[in-house]
Amino acid sequence: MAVVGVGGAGCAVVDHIYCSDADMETVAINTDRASLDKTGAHRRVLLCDRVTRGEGAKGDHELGRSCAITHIDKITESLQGNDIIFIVAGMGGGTGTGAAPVVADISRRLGMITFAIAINPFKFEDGRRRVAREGLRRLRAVAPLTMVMENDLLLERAPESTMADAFAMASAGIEDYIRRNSRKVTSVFLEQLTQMEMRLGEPYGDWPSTETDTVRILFP
Ligand SMILES: Nc1nc2c(ncn2[C@@H]2O[C@H](COP(=O)(O)OP(=O)(O)OP(=O)(O)O)[C@@H](O)[C@H]2O)c(=O)[nH]1
Ligand SMILES: [Mg+2]
Repeated sequence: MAVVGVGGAGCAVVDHIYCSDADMETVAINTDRASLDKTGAHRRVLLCDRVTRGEGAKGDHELGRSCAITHIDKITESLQGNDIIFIVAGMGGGTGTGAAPVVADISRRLGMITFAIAINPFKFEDGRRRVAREGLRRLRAVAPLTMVMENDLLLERAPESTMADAFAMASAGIEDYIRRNSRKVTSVFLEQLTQMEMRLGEPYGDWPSTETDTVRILFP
């Protein structure tokens, strides 16, 4: 499985996961070169270097979308080798809003189980709310397994903390969500695989009886 961050917020979450030494594959996708260079990830994809001059989509979600479409091949290559994809993107800007639905569409077409986590902008980011709503609608259309995280919740939970601390808290929460869900998907998948092998009448000797044992044995 892999966690794929798209745009600034998505890449911040990926960087957090990469630095926390989690045993998850990470992919960072951005139109902003400086930001991407600072993002820790196993794979990095810079979109539309020539068009955006590596300076980001500057709030233009149509540009974010066309940059992703232009680089379908690069994105496809960065997702290869995974069965489960978790896409993380902030809504309301250009890259995450525009490119995340394209990335989700690619991973779905590759037959990967595709989850998405959309980060909604703060209420005080007035102009971004409408763009965020439209981005979320497009994301859900290709990835029905989309969860929404409200940045406003950070203000409620930790009103005194700095922005950096609040974002770190959000990233840790998202990492936890991904971890729990990937475990669930893996165990359901393995259970079905076991049942399929039983139906096929394969000799399977001392197969473990519990889900956790199955996970431990197949993925030590
Ligand atoms: N939780 C969290 N939210 C963030 C972070 N950075 C930005 N956001 C939120 O995500 C929204 C989208 O911002 P970005 O992800 O930076 O935008 P982008 O996709 O890079 O778009 P462009 O820079 O215009 O190409 C913002 O309006 C913020 O509300 C972050 O590090 N953590
Ligand atoms: Mg950006």
